[in-house]
Amino acid sequence: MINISPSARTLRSPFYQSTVDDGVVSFTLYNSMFLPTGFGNPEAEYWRLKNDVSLWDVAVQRQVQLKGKNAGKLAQILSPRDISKMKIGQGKYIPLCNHSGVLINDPVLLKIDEDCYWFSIADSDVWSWARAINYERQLNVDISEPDVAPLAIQGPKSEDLAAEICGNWVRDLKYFWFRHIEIEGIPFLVARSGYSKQGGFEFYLQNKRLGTKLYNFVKEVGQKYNIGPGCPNLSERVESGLLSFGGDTDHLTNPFEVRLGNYLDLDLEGDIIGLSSLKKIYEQGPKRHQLGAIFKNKDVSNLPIFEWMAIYHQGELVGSLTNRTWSFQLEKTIGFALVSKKVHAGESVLIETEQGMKEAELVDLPFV
Ligand code: THG
Repeated sequence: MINISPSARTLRSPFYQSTVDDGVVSFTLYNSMFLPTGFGNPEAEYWRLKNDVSLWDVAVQRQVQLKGKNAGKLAQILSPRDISKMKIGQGKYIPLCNHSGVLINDPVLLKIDEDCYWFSIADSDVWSWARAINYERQLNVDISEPDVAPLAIQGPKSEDLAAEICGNWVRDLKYFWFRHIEIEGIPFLVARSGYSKQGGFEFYLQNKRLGTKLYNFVKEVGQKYNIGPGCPNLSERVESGLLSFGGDTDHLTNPFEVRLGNYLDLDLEGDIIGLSSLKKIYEQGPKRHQLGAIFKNKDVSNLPIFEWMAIYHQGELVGSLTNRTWSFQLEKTIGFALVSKKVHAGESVLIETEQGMKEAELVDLPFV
């Protein structure tokens, strides 16, 4: 067993000890924090997410807080999606782009107050980015990381569980909307949100010292709903077509190529970062698109990949496989293909795997 050496650069979540006590067996690094990736039984964890309810330490979804009179102005400058009509208590999925229209993060934006916004970020440094733009535009917004750590419940029974913990009002929460509550002395936001397509909620703990208390409380109430430990599930998220920023994207990927074009508002007014580049990319037509790939042979490796794998069509290099997993529902090895617009769903390709060239069929996403 090879270990990761401790250091103050690799942070542990407030739920870390609870996941260790629940039998976590592996972590990845995400936003310089440990993110659980398994509890020893991938198949049981998958079906728990699909049939019951799964408890996830997602404190790695760290918050970048913008606060001050110009917070909304800065949030809009950073976001090529219209946030002007957002209400307090509303969230939105936002593709953040650089000046060239390249995707640099895909956070959920939460409007906490008229003068306070949180970007709940994927794995890249949005703090430095927001601070640099704030300084250059002379907006004087206070940018910090609040004392917050999200814990998710995902799966079909998560609504009953959330209702039992927070009250029946959670049943009326719209997707990405949230409300602040305090239960058993634990302050948190409750949002209908999460990185799966099985439905669920996120509890944004607002005092990291109460991590174990919140985890144990949710776990205890969850017993009758068959709750168990889990984590963002590779098989389910790939079947469902959810993007992993940094895994399925590289330093050239724009939102149109990875099915995020619908989350852009190209007719926005003002000097919004990336907008003019995004308009040009849209007018010229993106060169690549994201499809699914299904390996034809069930016996090929279904292990996660360290590097993108080359995809060939009729002898020509047409793109890359950006992830790979076993699909428990399709009972096949699947992955995302970021490929030239010259190839389409329904066509056969060859993928250069560690076992040599393997045949796969391209399909539209999502798989399920
Ligand atoms: N929750 C919170 N923060 C996050 C994530 C999260 N930050 C990082 C990462 N996940 C951001 N990525 C996503 C990707 C997809 C979704 C949410 C966050 C998602 N998408 C739905 C879909 O694609 O169907 C709905 C999007 C919509 O219709 O608006 O849920 O999970 N706090």
